[in-house]
Amino acid sequence: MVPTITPIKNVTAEVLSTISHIGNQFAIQGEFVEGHEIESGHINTTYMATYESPDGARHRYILQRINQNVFKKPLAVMRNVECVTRHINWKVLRVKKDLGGQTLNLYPGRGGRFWVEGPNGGIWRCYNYIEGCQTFDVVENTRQAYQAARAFGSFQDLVSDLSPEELEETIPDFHNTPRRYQRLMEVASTDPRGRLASVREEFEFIQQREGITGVLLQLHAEGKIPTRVTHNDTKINNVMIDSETDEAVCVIDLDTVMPGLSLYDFGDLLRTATSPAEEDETDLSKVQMRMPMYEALVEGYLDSASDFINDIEVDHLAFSGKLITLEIGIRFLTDYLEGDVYFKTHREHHNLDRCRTQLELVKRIEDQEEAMVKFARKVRRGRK
Ligand code: GN1
Ligand code: MG
Repeated sequence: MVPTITPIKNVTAEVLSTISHIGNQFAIQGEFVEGHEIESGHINTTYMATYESPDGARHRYILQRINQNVFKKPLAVMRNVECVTRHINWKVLRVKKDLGGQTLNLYPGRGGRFWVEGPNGGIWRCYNYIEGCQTFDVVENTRQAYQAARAFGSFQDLVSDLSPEELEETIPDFHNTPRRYQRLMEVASTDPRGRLASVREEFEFIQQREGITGVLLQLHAEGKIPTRVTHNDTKINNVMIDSETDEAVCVIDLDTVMPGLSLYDFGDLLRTATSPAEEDETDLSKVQMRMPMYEALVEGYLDSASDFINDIEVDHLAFSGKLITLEIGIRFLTDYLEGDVYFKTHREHHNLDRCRTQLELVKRIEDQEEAMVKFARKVRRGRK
């Protein structure tokens, strides 16, 4: 199986000039020499800009425009990202004395803030590009799975002393699965694009699972699992992996860092790291929940997170994967019914294809859930 490495695309002269215009508003040394688009993510627009300093050295940077259709309060997003990157870099510096280009850093823009306004409006920010690393859409071995899970666990650990109140909930109810379910029902009842009849099977599959949508929120309401500072978008391609050693170096895409539940973070990693199929694969026989990958995720996560997560969270690691996979399936189907207004799509029925892989994965998890729960408990006992 060949891993999919996040692709880099050439851009038109017009886009190139936008990249250089935006880049020049940030405190970057040297002359702009190259710009490319990074085609990853369904929400923001991301470019890579290369600058050459007077001594001939080339450095790369990430320029990103925040999607304001999704993030209605982009400056609150920036405040959260600033707060978290500052906190993490401070902690890493205390231990290592040098960040070595291995953590995410924001560059100041003209005027001293960590963002600038684009020529047609829009909020842009600039990050360092982490050299020598890659992101993967599909995990190719258990070492990568272990490393990624350990990195997300470490991330949660690093921010565990930040009070959730310091961060703003930039997308309210982001992982409120019952709300996501309710929204699907509302959209289905008006069926604005007349697509409901063609997705009856998917729709019914989701309806049959309404009962599980509130489980984590219920545990939270009962005080059994706490609110923490969480990443909320722990897709496998949001962790930078060292190209030579397969070691996870850094977690990226901090836009949805907010108060949340740790389990949703583990669950989203399970969703994206255990299947060998891409999120929009049309051959559903390729969708699987690979047990060895799951086991590597549990081991990696518990190696870095076992100090702060509780037994109830451990008991729900497998469940969280099933739940978030269902939740994302619900979101893709809702967007399909609405006419593809939220996620970027690149072909007809793209959101429906994405929804189908998610529902297939829910089934694959259900088939193995019992064994998955047992494994997590066993690893937990070994870590105590
Ligand atoms: C979006 O843009 P990206 O790929 O990082 C979405 C996530 C979904 C994901 C599904 C802000 O993330 O919640 O899990 O697509 N982000 C937002 O692949 O809605
Ligand atoms: Mg994201």
